[in-house]
Amino acid sequence: MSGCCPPSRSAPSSVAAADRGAATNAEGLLVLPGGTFRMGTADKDGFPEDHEGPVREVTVPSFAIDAYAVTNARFGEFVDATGYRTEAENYGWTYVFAKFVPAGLRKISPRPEQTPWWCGVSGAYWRAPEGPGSDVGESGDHPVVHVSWNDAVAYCAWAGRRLPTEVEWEYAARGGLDQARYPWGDELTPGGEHRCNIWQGRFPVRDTAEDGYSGTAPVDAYQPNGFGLYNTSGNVWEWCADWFDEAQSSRAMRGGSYLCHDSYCNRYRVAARTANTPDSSSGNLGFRTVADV
Ligand SMILES: [Ca+2]
Ligand SMILES: [Ca+2]
Repeated sequence: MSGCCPPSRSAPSSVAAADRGAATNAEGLLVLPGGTFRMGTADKDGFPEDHEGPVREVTVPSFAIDAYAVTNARFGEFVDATGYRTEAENYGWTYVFAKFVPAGLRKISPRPEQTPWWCGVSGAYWRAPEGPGSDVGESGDHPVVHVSWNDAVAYCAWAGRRLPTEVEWEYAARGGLDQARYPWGDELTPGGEHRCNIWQGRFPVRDTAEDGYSGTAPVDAYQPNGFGLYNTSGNVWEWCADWFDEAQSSRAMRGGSYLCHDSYCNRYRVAARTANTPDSSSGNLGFRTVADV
């Protein structure tokens, strides 16, 4: 997007960030001055097998990052301009949370044994996120989902961007706070206020959506963090550039999603991480981009 385009609801607004002292560049990205921060966590509620720790000092050079996850509207511009076909389209299916799948389709869609709340839905992809007949309709300002790591990298190549490293992602998501559990502090709902889009109720049976959303929320929902980033925690998982570990088979994802609940996956903590293979996609996985400065 060029600097002279009128802002839309899905385009970054410099106002919120400027109020907090972070500058935006001509493309609307937040320019973060480099710095040294304490990465990782020793949180007793963390997952040691995810290698969230140890806490270590890391220095990151300046970079620019999206305030928001890439939206359906923006991904649509990429697809319209290039004719790109996502891996969900090429494979012919992607994972949709079972409750969102129409009953008839749910019956015939295979489910993984370990995570039976996912259905592998034929014909689902980013523009038909709940299967054939569904569409993104009014959700142009929601994060694009059902994009693989490879799809995200293709988008970045078109947009002149790249995926954030985990160092960059965590530095940005921390918003200047030292070792806080969440991007806004240590309390999940300070003063009873919801600050991110996760799951309330009993997973995976009932989501009361007390935070206002069942499924994705607009990318600019809730308050931004101290650097002006929105929804790093919750809403959708975000692909990072890095391999997850030495095996080099899966790529790192950060931030958790609208399906996260304390009872089984508190990975909306800012130090939390998980992984997926670069050709995987699902209805709770998207990305944001960065650029060098
Ligand atoms: Ca929610
Ligand atoms: Ca997120």
